[in-house]
Amino acid sequence: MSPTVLPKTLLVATTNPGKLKEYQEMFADLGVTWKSLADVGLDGHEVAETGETFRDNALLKAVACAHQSGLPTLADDSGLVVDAIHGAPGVYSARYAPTAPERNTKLLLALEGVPPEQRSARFVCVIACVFPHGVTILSEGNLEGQIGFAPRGSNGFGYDPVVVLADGRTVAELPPAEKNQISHRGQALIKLRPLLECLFR
Ligand code: ITT
Repeated sequence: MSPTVLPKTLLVATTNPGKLKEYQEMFADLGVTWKSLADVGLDGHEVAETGETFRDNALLKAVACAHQSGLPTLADDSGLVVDAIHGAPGVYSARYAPTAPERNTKLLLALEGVPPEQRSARFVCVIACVFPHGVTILSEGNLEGQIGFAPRGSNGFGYDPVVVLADGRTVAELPPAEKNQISHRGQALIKLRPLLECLFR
């Protein structure tokens, strides 16, 4: 039996251009061609994130897009888990309120009166890498912090201004390269690297 030769083309199933850029930068040395949903005519075919976990949603997106495109596909689901409010907003992070500033205001209000030692939280990212013929790889990364008392910083996006790290800076106060090194997505990508190197080098 002859060995299967994988095409050196990977689809990133995201509607977020920032995520595609992160994947391309992180794995630039692999010599893989990265395709966006628009490149394969799948933009506008958004997959509903109906799962109860980050893992379920990452798999939903990656399986659907691998099936439709015929390409090995990476998808991730990510969000913020806040312990004092039972893990909310969690998988609903993108839908907690209409805009990022409104989501941050809602979160700060939900934690009104909660003391610093009970404001623990983490960003979570699960990446699913699905091959059309059935192999699936999952990778998870976390970034631990605490919810602050007011937004601070102008880098990053989403909940970054309200997540305070151990050194007192919010994630929105980190230079982008530093965030990419320690972030939940960065950590999940680092763990995925050895497998992608085996498959595509
Ligand atoms: P795709 O589903 O198309 O990939 P998305 O931006 O909707 O893109 P998610 O479904 O993974 O991404 O939703 C993640 C939400 O969690 C996002 O809208 C932010 O509110 C929040 N989030 C995730 N990573 C974050 C980060 O690094 N900094 C701040 N907020 C983040």
